[in-house]
Amino acid sequence: MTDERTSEATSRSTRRSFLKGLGSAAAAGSAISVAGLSAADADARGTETETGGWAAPSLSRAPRTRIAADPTDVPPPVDWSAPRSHEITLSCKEVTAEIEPGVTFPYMTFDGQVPGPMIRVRQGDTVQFTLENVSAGAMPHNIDFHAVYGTGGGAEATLAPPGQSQTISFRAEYPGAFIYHCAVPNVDYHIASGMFGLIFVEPKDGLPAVDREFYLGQHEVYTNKPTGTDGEHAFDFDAMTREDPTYVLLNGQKQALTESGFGAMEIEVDETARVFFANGGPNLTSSFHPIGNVWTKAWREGAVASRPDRYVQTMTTGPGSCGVFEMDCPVPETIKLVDHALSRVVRKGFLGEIKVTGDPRPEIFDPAPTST
Ligand SMILES: [Cu+2]
Repeated sequence: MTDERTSEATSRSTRRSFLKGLGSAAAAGSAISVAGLSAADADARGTETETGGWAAPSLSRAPRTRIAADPTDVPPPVDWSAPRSHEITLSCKEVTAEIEPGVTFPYMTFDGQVPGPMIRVRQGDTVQFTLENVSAGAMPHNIDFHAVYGTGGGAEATLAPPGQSQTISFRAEYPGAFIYHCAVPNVDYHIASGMFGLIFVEPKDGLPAVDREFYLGQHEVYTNKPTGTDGEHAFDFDAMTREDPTYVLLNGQKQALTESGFGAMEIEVDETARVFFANGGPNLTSSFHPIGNVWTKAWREGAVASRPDRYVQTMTTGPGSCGVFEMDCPVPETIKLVDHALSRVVRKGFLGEIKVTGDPRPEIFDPAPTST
C-alpha cells in the first residue's frame, strides 16, 4: 500500500481518496503517538506515508516458528468421476510460537498449522477419518465437521485424550466449503487457540478451472497483555467473553502472508485465482476484501451449489463459516487482503498480500498518466 511516488498530484489525490478510510485510521494512531507513546508504539499502529497514503505496520522479520498454513498448500481439484474412499488423519498438536516477533502464545492446532490442513473430496466420497491427539498436555481434543451428517459433526465420536486416537467414517453427502473445528466444552478457547480448518466437498461436476488456488483462514486471539507487548502471552478468558481480541489474524500469525512475513502469494497478470476462506472466529464476523480488486465470483458461506454473486467488494463471512471467492487479475499490483473492519488491520495484525506480476495495462489502470 506504500505510495512511493512524490509527484503527480492528480494520482496522489485519487489515491488519497481511495485510501481515505485507512488514512483516517492511521491518523488516529499518529495522534496517540504525539501524546507520548514511543516510535515503536506508533509504528505498531501503522503510519501515514509522505504522500498521504497508508502503510501497514511492518515486521522487521517473520516469527521464528511458522504456524501459518502455506496458502498454496491446496489439494488439487477432483479428477475422478466415481465415489472414492479416503483415509485422512489429523493430529492435535499444542505448540508455543510467536504471534509476531517477540510475542509468544500457546497455540492449539491441527497438524501444527493455522488453519489446519485443507481437505478436499468429491460429493459422494467416503472418508475414514482419524483424529490423533499427540499433545503433551492434559487436554482432550475432538473435531466437528460441518460437512458431516451425524451427532456433533463427529465431535462426540472423535473425542481423544492425550496419547489416544479415534476414527470415524462419513460420506460427504452435500457439496460446499465447510469449516471443521475442535468442539470440546471450551470450544471457543480451542478455536481461538487455532483449532479450525476447511473441508471442501467438491460438487460432482466440479467447479470451473482457475489458474491458482489459495487457502486462507481468519480467527482471533485473546491474550492477557496488550497487542505487541513482548514476552509470553497467556490466554485470557475474560477478554474472550468480552469479544475483545488482542489479535485478529490471517493464517494464524501477524501479517504472515506478506513480503515482510513468510512471503506474499504470487500470481501473474491475466491469471485467475480462487480463494478458499474459513473464518474460525470464534466470535467475529469478517468483511473480507481484496484492496485493489474485487471478488469476480463469490459463493457466500461456501455454498457452491448456489449461483455465485458477481463483482462483490466485501464478502461478509460469519464465524464458523467459509467462502469460495474468485478474482481476475488484469493489472500488475499488490492486492492487500483485509478484514474491512480496519482496526483489525491497523492495530491487530490482520493482513495478506497477493503480488500480481506482469506488464502494465494502462488502459485499465495508469498510476501516472501523461497529458497529451
Ligand atoms: Cu481442542
